[in-house]
This record gives sequence, structure tokens and C-alpha cells, in this order.
Amino acid sequence: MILPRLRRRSSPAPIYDAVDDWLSQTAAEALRRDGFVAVERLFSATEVQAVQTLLDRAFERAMRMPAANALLVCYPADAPGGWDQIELNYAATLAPALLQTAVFRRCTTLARRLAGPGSHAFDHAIYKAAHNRTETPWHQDAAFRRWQLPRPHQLHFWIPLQDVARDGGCMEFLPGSHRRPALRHETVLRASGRIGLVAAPDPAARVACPLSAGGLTIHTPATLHCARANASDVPRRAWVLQFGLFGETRLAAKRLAGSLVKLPVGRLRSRPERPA
Ligand SMILES: O=C(O)CCC(=O)C(=O)O
Repeated sequence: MILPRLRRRSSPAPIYDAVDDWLSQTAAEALRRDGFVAVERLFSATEVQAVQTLLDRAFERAMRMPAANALLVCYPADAPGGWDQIELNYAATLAPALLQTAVFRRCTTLARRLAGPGSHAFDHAIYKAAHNRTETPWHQDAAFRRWQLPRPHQLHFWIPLQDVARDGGCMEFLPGSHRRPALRHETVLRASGRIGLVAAPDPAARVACPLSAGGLTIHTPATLHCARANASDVPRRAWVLQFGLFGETRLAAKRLAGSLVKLPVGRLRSRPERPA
């Protein structure tokens, strides 16, 4: 379900505060019923640009730092040295200033209004090159969990960093799929060399969520979703934020266990976002 476009106030400032209650109520209903919701115009162009600048920097760091290479998932292009699709897990560990952006703050507020207490548990960035060949296949994020117990307060925010149409790789969902039993996922070897999980639902009822930059989609871990390859002339960049109960605690445990990258102290310190 796509929410109606929100009316912009005369100032270029984000309109979130003015529609706070209405937005979270409508979004909560859609999430309960459909398992996803698309919301337009939550962020200004400057706020989205700030995220992109930090993510681009995080990708550069991940490529330079051998310790961070494991966070990168690269789908090679035909031409040597290029990439068809590139992903960065835990991008905010390489660019901590992402967690101070207006986009992150507003998503955190919205996640808490929609799902109750919780915090940021995971983030990743997915860049699909222009005219790429890599689809994001149908899957439920819950299928990737090692811990199979339900996480009722978990919500996943998908934030495009430019306008995105269906053929540009916007998110597509199967409404109501979060209320049905989990689908069996097949294990596949993806072109990145990593193992992927792929479901094969009947896609007839699929709903595509094209968005303008400044909007986002939110879905539950049990909602079936996919995204097509990017047939457009520009790269499709997206930042994905997962919120859940004890998210920060789970992240801290991973940091302690050494599964996240440690930034060298004093170097690579992220600059804070400049105010819009
Ligand atoms: O951006 C994409 O291509 C899909 C993202 C996605 O499926 C996910 O984050 O679970």
C-alpha cells in the first residue's frame, strides 16, 4: 500500500513533525494488514544527500581496509575491475556519522512509534549499477536469521537515495505474506560467491513501490519481497536499516565477539553531517 503524498509546507523543512500521529497510525495499520508500507517525502534532498556522501565514503573505506573486506558483497561486472552490484553490511560501523543523520534519527523515532522499544540492529547499503543484471530475488528477511524465534518488534526500513521506479529496482512486496506460514527458501550460490536464500512464491499479487528520493518503505521480517535489476541509466543506491528489540545490545555483542570492524582510533573519524 502506498500512502497518499504528504502535503509539503511552504518551508523546505521536512514535514514529519506535522503529520507524526497520522503517519504512524496509518503506517501501523498498513504494516499490520499488508506487512509493508511506502511513505513519501519524509526527508529533504539535503538529508538524503548527506546519507549518500557518508555511504560512498564507507564503501571507499571498506575497499581500502582489508579488515573490512568481509563486509563487502560484490557482484562482478563484465568488464574487469567493475561491479554490477555492490553491498556493504554494517555500513554504519565504517561511517558512524550515519547514526547522527536526520534520516537515521527520524527512522529511529518512527520505528519506536510503530513497533515499540527497540534500536538499530543492522544496516546495509546496496548499490545496483546502471543497467545491472543482478535481481534481488524473492525472500523473507526472517529466513536469514540463525535465531528462529519471532522478533515481534523488528522493522526494516528501505531508503532509496534517488528516485526509483519499478524497472530501476524499487522494492516489491506480496501483501499479507507476513501473516502466512514462512516459505521454504532454497540455498543458492549467488554471483557474488556468497550463499543466498531464495523463495518462489506465486508473484501474481506483487505490489511495486516506486518512490521519489525522500521516501522509504518499511516491512516486517516475514514479508516476502524482491527488487528487480536496475534497468535505468543511473545507479540505484539504497540504505537499509533494521530496528529491533535490544538491537544496540546485539550489535555490541557482535563487536565484542570481533565480528564487526574496529575503526583505527584517531583515523577515519567521520565528520558530522552539516545541518540542512
Ligand atoms: O535493495 C534491494 O535490492 C533489496 C533489499 C532487500 O531485499 C533487503 O534489504 O532485504
